[in-house]
Amino acid sequence: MSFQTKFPPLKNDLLIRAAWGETLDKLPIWIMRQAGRYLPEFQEFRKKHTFFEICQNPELACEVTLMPIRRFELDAAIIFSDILVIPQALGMIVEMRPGVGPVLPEPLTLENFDKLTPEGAVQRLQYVGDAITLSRMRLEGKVPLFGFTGAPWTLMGYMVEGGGSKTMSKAKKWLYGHPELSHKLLSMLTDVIIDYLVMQIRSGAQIVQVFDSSAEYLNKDLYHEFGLPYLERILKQVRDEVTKSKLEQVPMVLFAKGAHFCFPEIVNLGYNVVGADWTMDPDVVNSIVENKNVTIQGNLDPCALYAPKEELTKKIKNMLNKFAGKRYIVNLGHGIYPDAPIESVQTFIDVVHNTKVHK
Ligand code: 1CP
Repeated sequence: MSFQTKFPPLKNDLLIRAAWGETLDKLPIWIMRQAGRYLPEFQEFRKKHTFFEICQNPELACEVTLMPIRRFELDAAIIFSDILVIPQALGMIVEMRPGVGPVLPEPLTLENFDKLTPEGAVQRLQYVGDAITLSRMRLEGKVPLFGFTGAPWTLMGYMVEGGGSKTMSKAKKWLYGHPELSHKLLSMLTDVIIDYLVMQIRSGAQIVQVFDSSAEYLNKDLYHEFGLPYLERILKQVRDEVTKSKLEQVPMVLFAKGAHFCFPEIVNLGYNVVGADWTMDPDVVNSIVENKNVTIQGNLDPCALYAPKEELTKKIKNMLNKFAGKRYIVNLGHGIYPDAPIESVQTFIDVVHNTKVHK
């Protein structure tokens, strides 16, 4: 069933238009990880509910999704969830340990690989779809709603390492030592991700982002073999499934953190929007995307938010000077940190909204 028609009409379509390729005189802005830990109201909320309780209860997830929208004039909302709900739906245990982050106490091994349960995984994630539908209603068309997923390689990393890692050496050991099994896993994840994104779009997501946050641990050869083909398949098959299901196409965003070594290839995949991380030089980004059919998103250093207001303002303006007037969505160059000062977020948004772009 399609819910797409019964939602309130979208009042602020700035970000969606930029994603599809318009160059605008007003810049859209959202912030990766905006619905989270740096918000005092979220920290209060977390005292009463566990992380996955919030994810799995549409009322609670919707409440957190709306928190940054109530506080700031952002041009998009993102559904409150996590990339690790997929490993969870595949039967793995995922714990959110305060001060540590995600822990998978029984990581994926060559021996327990066959215990993963891809059948029915997306049905088990229906709560994300329900949270999206509810959030879309409660947003009342104020701004568009992002759905999202982790990319296959990034999910594989967490599954094999049993959590975050400084090197991803266990997961890379699979790539070098067990390439066939790695492909089997990445392919299985890709299938689940495709169905998951289509489910999110069916549920009301108006734009979707693929987070390949661990791309930085790979290199050109590895990304060509274990990254790009799956990212390409996700784009193509989501598009095909959306058409087959008679849903409306939504813009698709790819953020591959630290993947300098393949930025031109990433730009050529065909995603509508490509994220530039905070380490990328805007001039280099611009030279790569010149005449390409793509919108750039990014790329202020999340740590720039620690700078005094004047310095921060200068940094934001420098960035806008480089990107404004092109296909562009303003964002940080990675997720916002838990100790980012709220006033700096306000400054970021104000500077962007007060910038008049000359096309
Ligand atoms: O805007 C939002 O915060 C909305 C929801 C969101 C998103 C988009 C969360 C909630 N997580 C994510 C994506 C996510 N999760 C990524 C990709 C983006 C990125 O690279 O930053 C990754 C790598 C994760 C894995 C993850 N989940 C980590 C490790 C990375 C990190 O940020 O340090 C951690 C700590 C989590 C937990 C988590 N996820 C989300 C929140 C609000 C939290 C904090 C946990 C808590 O409240 O206890």
